[in-house]
Amino acid sequence: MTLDLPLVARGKVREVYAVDDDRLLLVASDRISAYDVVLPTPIPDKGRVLTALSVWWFEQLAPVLEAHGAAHHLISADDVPAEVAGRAMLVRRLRMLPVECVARGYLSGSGTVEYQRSGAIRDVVLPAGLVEGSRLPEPVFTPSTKAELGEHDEPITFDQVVDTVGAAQAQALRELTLALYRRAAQIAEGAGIVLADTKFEFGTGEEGRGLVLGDEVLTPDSSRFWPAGTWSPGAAQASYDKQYVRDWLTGSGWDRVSPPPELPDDVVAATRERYVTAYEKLTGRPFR
Ligand code: Q0Q
Repeated sequence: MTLDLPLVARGKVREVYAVDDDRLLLVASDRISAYDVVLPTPIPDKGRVLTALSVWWFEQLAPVLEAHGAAHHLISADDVPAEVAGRAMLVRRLRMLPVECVARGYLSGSGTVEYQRSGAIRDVVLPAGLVEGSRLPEPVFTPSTKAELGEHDEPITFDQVVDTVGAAQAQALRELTLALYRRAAQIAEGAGIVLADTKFEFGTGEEGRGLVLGDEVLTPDSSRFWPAGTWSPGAAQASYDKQYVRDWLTGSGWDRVSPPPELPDDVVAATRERYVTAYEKLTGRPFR
C-alpha cells in the first residue's frame, strides 16, 4: 500500500504522512513487534482495532485534558484515504516535545531492573520490597528520551525534563500525564484490565496555548495491559495482547538474533482475538 503523501516518520508498526502544512496522517499497520523485533506475520485488523481504541480514549480523556487547559490532536478518523480506512487518524501538526511521558502504576520491565539495582527509577525513589508486577503506592511519572528507531528509550530525571522544556512545562507534563493515567487506569479496572503503565507524547500548537496530547494513546503498543484476573506480583505478568506470540516464539527455539519465524495461523487468530476482546471490554462496543 503506498499513499500519495510525503512520509514524515516511520516506526516499527506505524507511519506518519504529511497531508498539508497543518495536518498529518497517522497510519497504524497490522504489523506486530515482539522482543523489539517486527515479526514477518501480520495480525489481521490490528491497525484498525488500535486506531479505534485510540479514538475512543481521546473521547474518554477529553474532560481530563480540558480540566488541565489542554487538548488532543485528533481531527478525524473518518476523513482519511480509502487505502487506510479505519486504521488512520487525521491529526493536527504539532511541535512535539522531545520527552516520552511515561506513567507507571505498577513495577514492570526495565523499571523493575533499575529498581532492583537502586531502589528507584532514576530520581523516583520507590518503597523497599517491591517485585515485578507490584502495584505502586501511587502512580509515578518516569519520563524518557525519544530514542531513534530501533534504540531503547533512555529514562531521564525530572530535572532533565526541566532542562529540556522548562520548569513550568515539565510540571504541566507530569501533572497531566498522571491525571490521564489515573483516569485511564480507573476505566480499564472497570473492564477487568490492569493498566500497568503507558507512554504519552505531547506537543504544542498555537503559541502560548496549553499542551496537546499527540500520537496514539493507551493502546497495547504504547501501554502494558494485564488481565486483572491473573495479576500476581512476583513474576512477569501475562500480556493482554502479546502473550500468545511471546510464548510461541519462546517455544519455537527462535534465538532472538536470527530473523524471526512466521507465526502459525492459530497464534495469529488468537492474537487478533485478544486485540478485539481488549477493545470490546474497554469500550463496551462491538468491533466491526
Ligand atoms: C509525530 N510521531 C511519532 C511517530 C513514527 C508516530 C511525528 N500531531 C503530530 C504528531 C503526532 N502524533 C507528530 N508530529 C507532529 N504533530 C508523532 C513519534 C513516529 C510513526 C508514528 N512522529
